[in-house]
Amino acid sequence: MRFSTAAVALLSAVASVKAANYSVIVGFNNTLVFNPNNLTGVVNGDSVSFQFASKNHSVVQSTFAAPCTAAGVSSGFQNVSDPNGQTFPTWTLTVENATAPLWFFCSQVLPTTTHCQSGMVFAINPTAEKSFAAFQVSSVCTPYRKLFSFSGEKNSKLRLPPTPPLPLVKTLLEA
Ligand SMILES: [Cu+2]
Repeated sequence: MRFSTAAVALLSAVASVKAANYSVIVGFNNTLVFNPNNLTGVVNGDSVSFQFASKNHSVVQSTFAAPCTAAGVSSGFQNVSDPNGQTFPTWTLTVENATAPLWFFCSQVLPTTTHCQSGMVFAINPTAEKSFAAFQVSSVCTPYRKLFSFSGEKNSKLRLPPTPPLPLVKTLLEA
């Protein structure tokens, strides 16, 4: 009798385990970084809340092979007019398939470089084979002109190519 009571208590404890919510500061300390820049141990149902703390950054999904090319979900640009203010825009991503690594970058474009080329990248569940360090090195080494190859216009704003929606992740936009 005592055992079955314990078993029921254990089952209810398991059922009430909540998904984890991770917090990431985008543009931490007015610099071109995600802090932290990668998360490990993320499981299905967990969410990541990106808080934009400075400048005009974004969180855009890409791939390990092409760190600075959009391929998936995007927060859009989140401008922070007052980095010393009390409220900051937040974008929350719910991870629905955490079995493979997920890769992201900031898509802000400057006249001669991009935030991605400055190493402003982020990863969920990087592996030993596909490490965050390798991904970041690859982002910094991305040729600037390559980012414009799909539009052919060097002086226009970065135009993201149309990408099919990924079933891997679901986004939830917040104010
Ligand atoms: Cu940025």
